[in-house]
Amino acid sequence: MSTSACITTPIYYVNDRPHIGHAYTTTICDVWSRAARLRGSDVFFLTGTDEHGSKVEKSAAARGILPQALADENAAEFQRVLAVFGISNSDFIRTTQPRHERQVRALLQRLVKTGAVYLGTFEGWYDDGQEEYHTETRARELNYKSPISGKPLTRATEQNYYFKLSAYADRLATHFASHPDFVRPLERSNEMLARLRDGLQDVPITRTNFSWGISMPDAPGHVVYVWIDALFNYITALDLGATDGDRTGGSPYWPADYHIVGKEILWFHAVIWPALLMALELPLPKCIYAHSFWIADGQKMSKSLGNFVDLPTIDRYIAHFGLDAWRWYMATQGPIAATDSDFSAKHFHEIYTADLVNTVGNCPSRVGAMIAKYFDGVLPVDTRPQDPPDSGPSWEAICSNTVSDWERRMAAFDLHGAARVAMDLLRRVDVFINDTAPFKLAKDPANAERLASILNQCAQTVRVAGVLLEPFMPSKMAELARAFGSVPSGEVAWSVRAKYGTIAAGHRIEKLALFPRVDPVKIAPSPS
Ligand code: ME8
Repeated sequence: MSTSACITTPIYYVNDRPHIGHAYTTTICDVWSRAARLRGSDVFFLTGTDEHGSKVEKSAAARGILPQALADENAAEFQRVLAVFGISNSDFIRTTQPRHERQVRALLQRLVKTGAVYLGTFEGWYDDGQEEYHTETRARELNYKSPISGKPLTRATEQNYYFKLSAYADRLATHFASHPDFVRPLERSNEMLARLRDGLQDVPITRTNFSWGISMPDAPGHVVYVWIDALFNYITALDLGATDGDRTGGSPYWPADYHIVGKEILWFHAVIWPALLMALELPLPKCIYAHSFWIADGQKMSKSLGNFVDLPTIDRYIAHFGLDAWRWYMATQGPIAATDSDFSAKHFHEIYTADLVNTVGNCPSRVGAMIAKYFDGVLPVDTRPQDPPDSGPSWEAICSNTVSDWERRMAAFDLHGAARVAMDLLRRVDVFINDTAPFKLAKDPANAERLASILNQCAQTVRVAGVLLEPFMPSKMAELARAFGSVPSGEVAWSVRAKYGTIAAGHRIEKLALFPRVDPVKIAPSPS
């Protein structure tokens, strides 16, 4: 029986073109999804585009086109690049799709009916770039400047519909306390808790100063605030807002296992979104995981600084190093935890060489070459599974422990840890080869049985490591699986695929060269 799982990326603004940040979040969600599918889960992996709001309206006006035309153009571009990055999403939601708009209106109608949304007047401060209102207290904390763009906040008075966020402060605090993994990493959870302790104010959820958005039901002139519209995507994609009367439907994929977001949008996801779900009497996501930022040479990436890793730059990396190398770098060197990661061409090349050329490429190629040389490419029989018997755990035990460790780390979204344990397995094989020196043993026919066992054990372990690396590097690991005679993913249960010892003796092992050594080119960001 397969279990269901759900993971989401933020939905990306269509007034921007795809860049490293979008590639990053989407790729790490893809790695998790592929790992969960390998383990037999039925995964719903959602991504999409956030298409409403005054930013899109303004960008379209600047180009002299309609907002919908801009949205169509850039949503198509986002969808195109999913294929470039090898992304296995299950759905792509666009907030201008009728399925989304219809459900957002129905959900808001329910919130008005229950009193969670009401009409009121707002006086405070407005962050134009973020389309976000701030109270006096918060604006003072921010020094009356946008925390994102640094531009001054402007004074605003507006009649809006409000969401009664203040009513959920206690329930949210209780939820944080009883679910320590609700917001991760811990540093981010503590930040949210500190802000929660300051108290919550009701938030305006409609705007009257622009028209490109979902119109508020029964309220002419009121357009749903883009953030509220956008947050609902996580449930409209699952049809949870498509209800008769007051009841919401269910979905095997809800609540989501993970909402993966950048740290700058955590407040919306960790506080406003859960409160909206509480108001709708829907279960809360299990974990909201906020990663940090890619930066360049210690500085924030920005178009004006010309250090932005945009799509053409990414394309150059992929052309030079290959897609799987790009994915590996994203998933293992990225800002998954509470600190930012520096992106540099030099570091990229170092990681490519150390991890991929010297380990993931070299170890299987060494094993394959020795099997070719000493056994005509045919896997010999292992008659001495624990050899020498007092040398510690068997390879079977090592692999089984590694697989369990990897499973635990993947489930916990510890992608760096999961990658490391898989790499350690290959490094251990390398050490084993150096220690047992099969090339020396091969000189004396009396060692034939021992040599056969050693190479069988190496091949079996390499195959298992390849399976664990597959979510990170699907196409290279498919090559490895083919060369070591194992079945492609999806066709065999996880318990069999992850098991040590499944390559039958007598099987032909192909030689392979997975990652060629490449020169450290200087890949400069595109000119701004
Ligand atoms: O905020 N490093 O969309 P957006 C790592 N539409 N990740 C980065 C990054 C960087 N330097 N820059 C961006 C929005 N990201 C809203 C979301 S969700 C209901 C609505 C990633 O196009 C990161 O995931 O600005 C961040 O949260 C997201 O892109 C913002 O994308």
